[in-house]
Amino acid sequence: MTVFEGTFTHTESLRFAIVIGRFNDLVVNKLLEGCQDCLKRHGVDINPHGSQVDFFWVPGSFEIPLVARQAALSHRYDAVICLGAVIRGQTPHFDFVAGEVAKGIAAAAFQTGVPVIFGVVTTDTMQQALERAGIKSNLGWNYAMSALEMGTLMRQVKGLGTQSYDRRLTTGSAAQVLSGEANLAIAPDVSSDQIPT
Ligand code: INI
Repeated sequence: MTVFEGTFTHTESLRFAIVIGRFNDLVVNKLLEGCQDCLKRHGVDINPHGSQVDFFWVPGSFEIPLVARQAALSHRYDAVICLGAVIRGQTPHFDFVAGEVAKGIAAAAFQTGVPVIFGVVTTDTMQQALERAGIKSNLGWNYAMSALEMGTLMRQVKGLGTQSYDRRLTTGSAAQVLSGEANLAIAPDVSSDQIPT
């Protein structure tokens, strides 16, 4: 048995994209500070002119998924960190924005195989948001930790490759494989477009 876990050391070869929604910038800038502080204290060079971290600014949280997905698709980054603040206030806008950014970020990660970290605080009031962005704790730090952990974990997971899974599927249907009923004898050299559905 093998246990796979992310690590927080030897970070000098990692690369991150940080996508930041400007809306509620009082909160968001504090989240960014916490995020950068964490990366820096774990040995990441956060200089925007350096090679480890790139910054992408978008108008609001609604725009984050589009840019996050594109950044992930470039496969230049070990993780994409999305930072934003959606505050309920008095309008139904909150629900639309909060729902779309959550779905979009999850889809970006799933579609690209790159960790995309959900660093968007959603609160009822500005006071609550500020508490999460430095007054009590700074969740920006936690989001950076998640990026370090997932980035290093996915390097290991990707190192496993996909070939053995594809080859397993050649001797049983996908449903049989999932239920453990498939014949798991290894078949030679089969491409993924031959996987039975
Ligand atoms: N964007 C946010 O990041 N947070 C919010 O609280 C917010 N509210 O409530 O309106 C918000 N709206 C802007 C939205 O993200 C888009 O930038 C805008 O709708 C243009 O597409």
